[in-house]
Amino acid sequence: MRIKQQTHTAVISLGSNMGDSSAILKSAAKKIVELPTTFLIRASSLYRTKPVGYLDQDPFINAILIVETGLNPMGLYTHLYNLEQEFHRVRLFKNGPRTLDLDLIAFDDVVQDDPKLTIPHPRAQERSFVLIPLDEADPEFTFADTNKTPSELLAALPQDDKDGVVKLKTKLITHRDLHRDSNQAEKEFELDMSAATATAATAATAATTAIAATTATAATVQPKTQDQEQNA
Ligand code: PH2
Ligand code: MG
Ligand code: MG
Repeated sequence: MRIKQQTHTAVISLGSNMGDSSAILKSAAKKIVELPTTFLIRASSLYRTKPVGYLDQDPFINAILIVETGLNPMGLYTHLYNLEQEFHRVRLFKNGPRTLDLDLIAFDDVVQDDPKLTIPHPRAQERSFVLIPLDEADPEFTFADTNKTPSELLAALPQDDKDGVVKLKTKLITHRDLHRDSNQAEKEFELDMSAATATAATAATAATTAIAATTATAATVQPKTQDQEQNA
């Protein structure tokens, strides 16, 4: 019997406005796609965004990551929370500066109003810094509660909000970033293997030499052919 693994699609928003925000987001994204049973589906570019809520702070870097995961919502949320801690998250106050903020925006078509974890994220659909990168990563995405796409929601937001979200040249993470790492691992494996093959080749040469020696010895004791017998 085959056991079918249940997989889900999760949309995660990443934000930072303290420290080397771009590097923090890229590194956090890599850790997220390396979580158990979790894989990269799509990611947006990095965006420089005007602070929303509390205005007297540095601009943020924001991005969207879409993953496939075998984790459940609370399991994924807990991992995201732990990653925030791992990056020595500083959050000075609500809506204030922070080193890393990971928000679970959506999870399959789950709609839940749990005070511990509301899905979809309660403010995502009014935030340009979530919707613009999400529109880049998956324009066909729809929010489970309103059934609206990012571009439909963006149409209702003030232009001023949208102008505060500027696309940068760098992607949050690419399949190639991950591939490059696995290529590196593969190269190391190949190096190991060529060392092992070299050893095996040395052993094979030794074996051939030994066989040749045996054959040579055998030749010396080969019984005489009938002709040889007769001519002897
Ligand atoms: N996060 C907030 C509050 N304000 N503004 C921007 N531009 N980007 C954010 O990620 C952000 C914010 C609370 O999490
Ligand atoms: Mg947030
Ligand atoms: Mg948060």
